[in-house]
Amino acid sequence: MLVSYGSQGVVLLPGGRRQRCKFRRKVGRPYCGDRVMVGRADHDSLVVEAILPRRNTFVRADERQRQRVIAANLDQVVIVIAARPLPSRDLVERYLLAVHSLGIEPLIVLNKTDLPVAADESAAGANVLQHMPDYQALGYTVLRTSCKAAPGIAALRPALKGRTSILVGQSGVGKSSLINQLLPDLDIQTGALSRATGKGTHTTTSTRLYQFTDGGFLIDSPGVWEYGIWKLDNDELAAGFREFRPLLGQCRFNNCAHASEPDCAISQAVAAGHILPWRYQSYLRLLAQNR
Ligand SMILES: Nc1nc2c(ncn2[C@@H]2O[C@H](COP(=O)(O)OP(=O)(O)OP(=O)(O)O)[C@@H](O)[C@H]2O)c(=O)[nH]1
Ligand SMILES: [Mg+2]
Ligand SMILES: [Zn+2]
Repeated sequence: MLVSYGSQGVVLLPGGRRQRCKFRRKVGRPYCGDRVMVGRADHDSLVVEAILPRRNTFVRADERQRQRVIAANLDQVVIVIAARPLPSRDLVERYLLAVHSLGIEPLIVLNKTDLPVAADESAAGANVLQHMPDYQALGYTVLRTSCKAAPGIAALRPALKGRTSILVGQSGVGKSSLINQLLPDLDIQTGALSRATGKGTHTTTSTRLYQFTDGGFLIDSPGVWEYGIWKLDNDELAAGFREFRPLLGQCRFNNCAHASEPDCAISQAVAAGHILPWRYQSYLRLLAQNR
């Protein structure tokens, strides 16, 4: 499925043709990235007869912590951030948590590297940008791109080749602009940041899949302001912090939340300097929000 609306969507057929198709209630609603079997409904319209089993789905939580599927069958989630709009605190941690709990690979892209980060800007957001070397030290790949100046987007191309990736992030960080640069035949609509708030203006409104001619797919998704996490077990939450994982199971209590329990392997590792204090603080905030 290239794109899926409520009761219809667009499919990419094996020959490369795109065609509108309808959904049937008994088959269910396919998501962007789903592989489907289609049949002919009438002389000019297709219908989805079956949705093939999904490898995975990328989801977000709505205001009531219910999971909403954004796309299916992904190899990689590309978390795009920028100096404008500055990321909200814990945004990257929230995305990494979701990506880890869904068993998909993350890639962090810092776009708009042509823009300076003003020292007086929101301390939390500016800190997120300063944490990029820490993410790299933790084993995450961080790529720097600009759609307006050097270094351009060349670094991103090999990381996407032959895979199905979704670009996620706040509205206005440049997800659609990156796709326009990567696939120059396209001309996806992009939108300037609001002058009043400095935030993106939700230019992209539906999740949509694009195909690379040399192999691979790239999904554009509507930007968010905050990425919502559904209710997680404490174990899942801690496992979303990859440097915690080797220590899990070593605390005195089996059900240790790694907050203020005695003989906690995680807080001992923080005290010993093996876990970055800002990562631990981020974990504690997510833990408090998850209760
Ligand atoms: N200076 C600079 N501006 C950029 C860069 N990339 C994108 N922009 C601008 O940022 C604004 C937002 O870009 P979009 O591509 O629409 O952002 P988006 O992430 O797709 O936003 P939504 O669709 O709302 O989620 C546009 O005015 C772009 O021209 C960049 O690397 N540098
Ligand atoms: Mg967009
Ligand atoms: Zn513990």
